[in-house]
Amino acid sequence: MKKVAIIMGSDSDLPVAEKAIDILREFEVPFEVHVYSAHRTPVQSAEFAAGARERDFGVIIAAAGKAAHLAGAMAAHSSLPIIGIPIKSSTLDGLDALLSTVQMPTGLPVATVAIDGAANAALLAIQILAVYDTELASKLDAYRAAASRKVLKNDMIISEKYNGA
Ligand code: RP5
Repeated sequence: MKKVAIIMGSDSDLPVAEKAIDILREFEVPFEVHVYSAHRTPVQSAEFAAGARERDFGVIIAAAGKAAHLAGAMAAHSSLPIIGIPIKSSTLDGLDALLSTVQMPTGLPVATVAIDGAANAALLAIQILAVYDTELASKLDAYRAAASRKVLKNDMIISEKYNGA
């Protein structure tokens, strides 16, 4: 199976990135985690992205806050699917990072999830890897079925409380 790369602009992004790590572990998808900044370590960021396909990565998740250039910088140096997580790390509550991540020029797409949406970033990465992996696709089906059961159970609890017998 191809690996997923989780790249953070700063170690201060780790509490959010950990939600993606948890999901990848749950699905037993191999991954690497790195801290590279598009602004503070531009050379290392570019080198990582440029070599990622050769190093057997299938997807790159890039998490960054403020003027979040990281996912775009990854896209500039790799044709692997890039998933951007805008991080809420500024006085603008992540809106700055959302716009910086999502507003890519034509030709260099970044699939951008919600602000701090690390779990969905991991799930999207898994969905990409599952296109040609039926075992992984089955795990995704089971994950969704469990989420449905949880909602239905909560509906039963709420219904009993408010709607009577
Ligand atoms: C971005 O600036 C990082 O991704 C982080 O979200 C934000 C703040 O970084 P630190 O100043 O905490 O290192 O580059």
